[in-house]
Amino acid sequence: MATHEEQIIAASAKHPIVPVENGYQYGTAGFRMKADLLDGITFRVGLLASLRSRKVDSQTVGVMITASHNPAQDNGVKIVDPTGDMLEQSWEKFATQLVNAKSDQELAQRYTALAKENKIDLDVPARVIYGRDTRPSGHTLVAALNAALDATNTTYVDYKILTTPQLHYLVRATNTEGRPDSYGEVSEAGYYKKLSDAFVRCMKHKKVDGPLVVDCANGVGGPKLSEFLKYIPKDKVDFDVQVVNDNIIRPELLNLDCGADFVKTKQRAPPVPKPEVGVRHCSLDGDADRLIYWWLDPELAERGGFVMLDGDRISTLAAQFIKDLMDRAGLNKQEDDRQKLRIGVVQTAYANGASTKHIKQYLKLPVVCTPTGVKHLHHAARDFDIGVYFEANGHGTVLFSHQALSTFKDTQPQSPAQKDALDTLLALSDLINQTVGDAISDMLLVEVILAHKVWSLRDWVMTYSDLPNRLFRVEVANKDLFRTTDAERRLSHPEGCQQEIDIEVKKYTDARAFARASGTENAMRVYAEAATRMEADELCDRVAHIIHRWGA
Ligand code: 16G
Ligand code: MG
Repeated sequence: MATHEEQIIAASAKHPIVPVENGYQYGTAGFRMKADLLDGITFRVGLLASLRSRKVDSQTVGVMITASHNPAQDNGVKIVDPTGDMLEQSWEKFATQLVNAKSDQELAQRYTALAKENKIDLDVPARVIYGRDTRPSGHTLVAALNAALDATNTTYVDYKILTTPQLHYLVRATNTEGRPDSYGEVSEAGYYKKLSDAFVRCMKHKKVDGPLVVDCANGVGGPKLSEFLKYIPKDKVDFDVQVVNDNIIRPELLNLDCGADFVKTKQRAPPVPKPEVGVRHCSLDGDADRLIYWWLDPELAERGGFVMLDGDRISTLAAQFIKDLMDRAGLNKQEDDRQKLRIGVVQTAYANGASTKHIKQYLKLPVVCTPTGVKHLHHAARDFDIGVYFEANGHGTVLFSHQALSTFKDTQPQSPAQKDALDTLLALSDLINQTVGDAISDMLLVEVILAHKVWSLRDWVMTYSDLPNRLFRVEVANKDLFRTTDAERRLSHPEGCQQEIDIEVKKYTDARAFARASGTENAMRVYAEAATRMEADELCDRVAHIIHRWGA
């Protein structure tokens, strides 16, 4: 029988890597680029997934093939750890090492060396499950992945087309199957059943506030949302959803002038289908892990008629709701601080300053700021019993600790109101995806909260006023010259650059600005906010000029 190394060399020859000048890097969300560069990369990621599974006692590891909100010609590949979280950060460098091996032989040697360095027994079983979004290139990349799994004698299940959060769900469900902490039935249908059941429990005696139009970015969210809706019992919850931008037959339409990223960055409604004034809308991104609510409201003239409720808004809404429920459940009354469940909010530098102020001063909750990228927020949210984390771009979720869950279960209610609050908290912990931000689950969460509060989107937006802000992309010769500190809020390098930004920021009211290198493309990003639209725009321009000059 051929050895692992021989098998890898033979298989790798059919999935060559395309060399690039600076090598490839496992980025914020795995490898992501033009799909035609990804065949060899996906093969090598497959090798790493098998090593990862063997390292973690043959638990199942996930591989997701998606490029989220990127244009149709791109694709990407990333690994999901057995808990359903992102790949452990200390392993990212191994992915980078394998992918940058210069020859098939070097690759095989690197693989064996990694196994040795990490004390991985290559004879124990390895298990991988995987899925992909609707991009046509996903099909060929799966073939490359299979080749790597075969070459390493890995058992695998192909779940075909999935949203990213569905794959995360399946990984966790697979690894907890039959255990007391079972995450749910191990199937796509299991995911729908779990969400639908929790949604019904949360919505007892409540009503959804009118129709909701969901823009699915012409991605995988379209068919999956339509499928999910079939699971909601009409006699229990009347949820009138219209699924739009769900054309996955014409791949070139993916993320084109629609979806959460378009809405958030352009700060306007997708032109197609023409949105009706006053109707509630939300947009998902291409792999359905981001969510933005919006609507057209001519009466809110200072917002130009387009009103957007982004990740910061979902985060403040959820934090307030859960805090109130805990008050009603009598859980915030503990005399002893050590027994109190700690609830906190995690944001990034992109969070609107008004939201941060609202959380600290009005909700009186702690706020933590982390660098951009879900893995950083997710990690920080774990430090709380109830950790609410959202990026402004609409990616996020709420994590409940074991302690929180057992408190919800074990507390003896003293009144019907208290029982109701405890039941709702438990139902929420099933409704909210515990592995990663999930647009479908987050949308249900928002609907539940609005229904409980009997709030329209306008009521929601009135909780505080966002500071006008602007995000700008600056092309520079070498973005690596720029290094950040203080959770990306300041530049440490090049020296002197931050001082120039500080001088500009001081000239404006309630202003804040920062610049950071993108983790997903070769460019710098500049963000500015200030008391007025004019000031925010002007400040953004000035900082962009500074970055342009220092990056030349
Ligand atoms: C990726 C990240 C997202 C982050 C974005 C920033 C994940 C799953 N996704 O899409 O969280 O906001 O990158 O992009 O971590 P940038 O570095 O290009 O600004
Ligand atoms: Mg996404």
